[in-house]
Amino acid sequence: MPGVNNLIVLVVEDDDFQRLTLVQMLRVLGVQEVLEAGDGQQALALLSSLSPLISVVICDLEMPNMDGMELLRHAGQAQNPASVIISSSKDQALLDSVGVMARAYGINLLGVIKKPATLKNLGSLLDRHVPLKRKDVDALKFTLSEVLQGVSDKQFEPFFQPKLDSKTEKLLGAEVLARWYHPEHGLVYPYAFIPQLEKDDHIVGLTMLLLLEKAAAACRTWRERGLDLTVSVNISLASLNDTSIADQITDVVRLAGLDPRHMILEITETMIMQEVGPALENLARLRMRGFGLSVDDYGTGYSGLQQLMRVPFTELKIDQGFVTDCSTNAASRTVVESSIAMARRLGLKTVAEGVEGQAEWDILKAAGCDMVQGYFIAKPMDNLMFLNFWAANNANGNSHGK
Ligand code: G
Ligand code: G
Ligand code: MN
Repeated sequence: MPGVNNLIVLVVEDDDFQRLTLVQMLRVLGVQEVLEAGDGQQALALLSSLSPLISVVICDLEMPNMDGMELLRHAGQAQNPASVIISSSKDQALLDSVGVMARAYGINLLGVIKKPATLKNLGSLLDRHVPLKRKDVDALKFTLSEVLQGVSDKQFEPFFQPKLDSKTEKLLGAEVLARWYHPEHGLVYPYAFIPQLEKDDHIVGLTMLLLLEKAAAACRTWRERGLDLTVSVNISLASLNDTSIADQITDVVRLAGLDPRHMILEITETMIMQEVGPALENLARLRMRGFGLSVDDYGTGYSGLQQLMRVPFTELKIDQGFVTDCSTNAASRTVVESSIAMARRLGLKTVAEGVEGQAEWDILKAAGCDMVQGYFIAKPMDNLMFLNFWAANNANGNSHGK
């Protein structure tokens, strides 16, 4: 279990026996250090004095003094970086509801365990924390003004992660992921700067002025060389509150010489329905201009299908949290397969992100998923590397170059 041994985990549980059991299971799983609290108050004290050292909190719901819901509210409001696993014996509907609440408070929820926990479900939820560790470390390094300085110094560049046809293995396009070439720290990942920008609505400037333009220009040059590729860009929902944004996006892309039909805008599912009116106005306008619209991180949010269907989406991207372990976790596989079936009936193209092995790819292919993206195919890379990737993919008769 890679990474688990670096974790510091806090167990919040009022029942001594259950707490001890959890602590022992965590030790068996190889967790480096386990801290204990008997109620929300003790937990909050530990969290505020030891943040950001505590990586994961395993939290019971019913406890004396301060219950789990209140603890999660305080932790969320304090923007504590720890990830959370909720553990309770309550029924599933109640647990799901508290899960939605936790996310609404800004908690990074790894999942919910119905007691008693097993080594297997505890281990697989802890595993989900691993990709976020970078976030906890990096996100604290830069202030908003440092990030904005980097933006105005044009230190941000698009990286490209290939999207392949899952059956033919042909390269179809790439998702743009922002990278910061920091003069001292080298290559910095989005976890370290996107949250700051998002909170202050500055993301508009980064996405629009820099990355959108660079992404469109790159895609134009690919197409000029005869490569029939699309480019996908992540759009923050915050930017869709401004009703002029569809026009601004269209202008930037057209000025860079790209037809909007060759660009897909990815919108994170968790954020889809904040300000309904302006967001829908922008999305309808973008769709009319020819942009593809993709539901990003599908399965992590809590927007119901009805909400999802209000937006004229063209593509659905299944979150990596389900894709990565779909060959070993039956629940993940169910989510993956039913999402693909649903998307198909809704007339949406499907993309699986976070494909890390052949076994997962095979499952996706069999389930009818249209496209695959993930480390097994390639990590995000700069434009030059991306062109090399295209050449290798093309030369190998679309063998993905492993
Ligand atoms: O590589 P990865 O660590 O690149 O990206 C982490 C997260 O940051 C992803 O969920 C991705 O959607 C987000 N992200 C990356 N680049 C951009 C960007 O240009 N704009 C926005 N809004 N989000 C981005
Ligand atoms: O916004 P979105 O979730 O689409 O961003 C994709 C994120 O997933 C990026 O941070 C990217 O670097 C990361 N990523 C892409 N492929 C894989 C993969 O195979 N495994 C993991 N763990 N992360 C991946
Ligand atoms: Mn994305």
